[in-house]
Amino acid sequence: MEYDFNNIERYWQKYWKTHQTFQADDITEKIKYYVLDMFPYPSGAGLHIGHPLGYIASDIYARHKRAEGYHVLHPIGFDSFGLPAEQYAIQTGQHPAKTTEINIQRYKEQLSKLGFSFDWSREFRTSDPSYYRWTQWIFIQLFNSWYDQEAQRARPIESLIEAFEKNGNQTIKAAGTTTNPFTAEEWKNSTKAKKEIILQNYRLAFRSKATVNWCPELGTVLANDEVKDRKSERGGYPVYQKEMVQWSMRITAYAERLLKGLDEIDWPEALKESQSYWIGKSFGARIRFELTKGNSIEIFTTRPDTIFGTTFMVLAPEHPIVNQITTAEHRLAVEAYIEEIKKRSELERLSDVKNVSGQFTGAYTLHPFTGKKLPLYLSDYVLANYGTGAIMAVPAHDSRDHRFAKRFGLEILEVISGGSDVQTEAHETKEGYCIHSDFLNKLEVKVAIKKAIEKIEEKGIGQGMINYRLRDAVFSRQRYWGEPIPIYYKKGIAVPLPEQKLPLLLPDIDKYIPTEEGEPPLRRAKAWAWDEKQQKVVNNELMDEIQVFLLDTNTMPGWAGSSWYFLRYMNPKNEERFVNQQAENYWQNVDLYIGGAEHATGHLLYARFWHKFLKDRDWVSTEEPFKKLINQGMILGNSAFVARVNGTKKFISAGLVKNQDVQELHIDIQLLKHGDELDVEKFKKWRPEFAEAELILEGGKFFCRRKVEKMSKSKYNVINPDEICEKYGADTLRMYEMFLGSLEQSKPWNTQGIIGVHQFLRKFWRLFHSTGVFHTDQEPPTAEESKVLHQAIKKIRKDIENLSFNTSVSAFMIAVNALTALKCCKRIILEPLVILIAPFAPHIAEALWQRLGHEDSVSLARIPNHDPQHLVEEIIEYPVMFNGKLRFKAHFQANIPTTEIEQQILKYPKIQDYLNGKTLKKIIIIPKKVINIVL
Ligand code: ANZ
Repeated sequence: MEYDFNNIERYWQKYWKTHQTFQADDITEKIKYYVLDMFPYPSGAGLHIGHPLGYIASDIYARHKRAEGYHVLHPIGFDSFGLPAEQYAIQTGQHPAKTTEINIQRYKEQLSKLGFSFDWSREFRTSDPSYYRWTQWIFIQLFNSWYDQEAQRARPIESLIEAFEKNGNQTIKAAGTTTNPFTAEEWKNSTKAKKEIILQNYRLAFRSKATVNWCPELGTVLANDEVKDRKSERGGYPVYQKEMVQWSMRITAYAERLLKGLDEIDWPEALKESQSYWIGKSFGARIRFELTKGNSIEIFTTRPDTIFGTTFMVLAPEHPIVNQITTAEHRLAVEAYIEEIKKRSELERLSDVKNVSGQFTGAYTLHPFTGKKLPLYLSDYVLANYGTGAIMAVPAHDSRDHRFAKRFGLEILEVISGGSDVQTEAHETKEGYCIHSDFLNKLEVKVAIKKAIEKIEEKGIGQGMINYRLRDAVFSRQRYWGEPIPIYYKKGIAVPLPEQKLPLLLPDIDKYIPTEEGEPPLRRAKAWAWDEKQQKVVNNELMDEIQVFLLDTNTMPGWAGSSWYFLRYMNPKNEERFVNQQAENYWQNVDLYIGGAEHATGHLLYARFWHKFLKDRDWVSTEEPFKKLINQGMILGNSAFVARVNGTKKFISAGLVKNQDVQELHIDIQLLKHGDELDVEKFKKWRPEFAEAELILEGGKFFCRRKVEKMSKSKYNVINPDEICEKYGADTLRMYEMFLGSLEQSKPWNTQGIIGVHQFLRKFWRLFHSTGVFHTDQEPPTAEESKVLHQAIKKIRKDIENLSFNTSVSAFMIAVNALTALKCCKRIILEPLVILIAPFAPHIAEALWQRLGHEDSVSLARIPNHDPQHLVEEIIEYPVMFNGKLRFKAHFQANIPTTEIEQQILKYPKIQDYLNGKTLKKIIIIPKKVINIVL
């Protein structure tokens, strides 16, 4: 009976669907295990074989945990709001909901062909109103919360208002924008509007003027991680810096907890490092420098010990004091400089070390210790929203300051001893100042910094300060295809919708582009006003600013819906709450999370932030959302190129390309015959522009250059999993993807290699069909057969636990080869192997399991344990003869070499007795039989 994988796979995929085999109960007595893949965004291109790599790994692990007796949650859903669908809608006029639906159906079809054990009953999409209703709800909770730095947690905004009513903002320690001090009286006497402006400084979701990445072509603001080299990541359109009123999330309040939390979680070190770098904690001091005119400027430094080397000061061009201090003489030049800087993004400003730019303001400050006059410059290497937006420049010890001093001819001063205590201390660690120096003694510098801070505090000119690089996250997007922000504006004050009136549904509009006035697409909606009395959305014409008000026209960013989706899977149908408490208490958080490394500082920071916030407000019980995380590597494609002589229709075969002026073009790998040879006919038909191509051949053939690179539709190097499944089966594909190499590594795809894995599965099948039909026998196993089985169990279980799937596949191969050689068809040996292989190749396992007479799915069977007894080496009893006479018996392991036996036997005490002074001539050993000693 042949291994008919196509039928087997179809049959079992249907079986799992109709029996809901992988549906998890909400709560059971069993111990839970939660395995999650990063939320897929269903793009129009469908899946290529690189995409399922992580899903296969997580599926193997989920199935394995089930077989170990855990109650496993392994859900799937779709991150379905986002820019590509909207861009497509703009081009074609089709509603993004429609294209999204088509893409999701395609994804689902492709995924179900791969045999994943997802609990499909929990599926949802971020664009479902029943889901985004809760995203909007969380937004309102953030809006209604502030961060209490004393308690180190978020609290309801009412408690802040209470505190203001009692003591103003004098006693409260809250995360927020710097706010002028006010008393309880002043608070009480403030207007509602004034109060709201103040509260915006503390709310965790707040509105403020922010410099944002503005992309006119896309008509929207982009997050830092959506911008690459001043261009939008999607589409490659230019991005400019612009100041706009935007919603932001006060993630900075959580900087310290986000950093500390990294110690608790089992994530790749590289990922933790990039999060910790992104959070960027620096210790230092804030120091006040008096301006000659009476004003003062605060700087932030991590090296207060170098203060005596300060020879000038630099402000960020956007610093609010610039206008006030610039002298008439320099005003024009300063204004021109500020205009110029607007074009550059923060990243560019920081990374550009070659082009030093700056402008003198005409103003001076006084050195707080020496009283020396220090010129005040503007330069774009100082960022407005980092530290205090101002620095003391120490050109002898800081490379950026050094370049600046050189460019503008400013003094470079090594710290000189004498004078104040700070100076003496500083001098003692002089070598340490040079940030380039290899002999920088960290401990000494630390001590010097500490002492410098003490002196600065004593003198009352500043204090120690911790600074974070992390910025608040801009949250509004001027896009259509996202969650509407559930806010309306009453006389300029942002008011949230009543929670029980959520969701605020995304309205239909005529075009998915900004209005003629440049307002976001939602402003096109005919009914986008909130009637406070009727508590519903009404026609814009009814807007009267008394009862009916305009709703927010922004939508949420892509990361909103993906910041809490793992919680919704615990209890996806709940209409009362985003997740019910019991379900959350049971499932807690994700035990194993698998996904790409590109989410290191976006999704994974935002999700941790929201989770911590929900914990603070007692809606969830854990501090971290993802306990263990693995970044799967990429499967790379093998691209093919043809070389075209520039400006002609002439193409040169790869081996003939020398110094000609050619341009290399990606071509579809489907156009190749075998190896690197081009199918010329197909090529000419592929694109009209190639129809008349003139091909210069090598030995009658045309060859392409190949290159291993990222698999992508745009590089025409994708391999479609559907085709592989059709040809070899999903089980082969699953095992092959794992066999390619360790999960975390990137590795090239090679379709030829798949045959080996396919043959292996056929061999496995044949163990059960040695007579042509299904057949196993009931004989007890030999020691050798048991050893093969138990070795496999031991190794494979250990490898799966370590997520080392490639080595598990090899272990299967070794076991199957050994059993084939032993002609083993014993049930007692083969049956446990079926359970063992089921996580990797679930279809074939189910088919064999059924033939073995089981009625239930193999996924309900418990994984076997290895029995150490069978792993003990076989011991051979050797008769030891002296000149052919049996004298005694000795024991040796079956597989040790004869030379070893020879050495060991001579150490036997009995040998000396029988030698009895005679000389030994020879030892003859017949392996596993006899030892003969010739005297
Ligand atoms: C004097 C000094 C001497 C500095 C020295 C460094 C070395 P991190 O570690 O990244 O926090 N700085 C402060 N605010 C800045 C801003 N808004 N934009 C650009 N640079 C700024 O770096 C902190 C250091 O970066 C600070 O310490 C300051 O330069 C600079 F040998 O002050 B330092």
